[in-house]
Amino acid sequence: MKNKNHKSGFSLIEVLIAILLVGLAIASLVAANGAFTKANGVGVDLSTAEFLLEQMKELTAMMPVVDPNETTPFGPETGETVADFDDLGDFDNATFSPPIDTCKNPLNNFSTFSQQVIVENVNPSDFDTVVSDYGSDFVRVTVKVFQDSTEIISSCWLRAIY
Ligand SMILES: [Ca+2]
Ligand SMILES: [Ca+2]
Repeated sequence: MKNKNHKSGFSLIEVLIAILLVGLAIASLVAANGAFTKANGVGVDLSTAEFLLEQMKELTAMMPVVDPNETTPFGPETGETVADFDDLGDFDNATFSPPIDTCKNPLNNFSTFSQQVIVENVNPSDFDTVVSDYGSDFVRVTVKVFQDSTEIISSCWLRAIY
């Protein structure tokens, strides 16, 4: 008789609080998922850019630094197109959009990306100092990979003219 008026179950206010808490939990999960998707997209772009940089590195690695007959500044010789590029100097100031692979084929699936190459002679005792073309026996190659107009990654390395 003592507990005759006691009601079991949840009151309306308890149910509303529970719904509110579940709603907050779902909202935070959705936000976390969005952040993860964005971070994952950035990771994919970086991986793609690294792949494209590696393509350029491999493409130019086996080429002579300068054309045996070249006496003009770095760049392609008269009449040379990308398909004819046969020395590292040909790539100076070249931008490839869409980017190209190790066989100089365009990678149309990555058309939002581009590769930019700069070839410069540097001072043998200070590789940070650029000298005139053919001004030293050391060449610094800089490759930058862009997505649209944003630079994603860059790398540079040295080659000797021997
Ligand atoms: Ca050439
Ligand atoms: Ca050349």
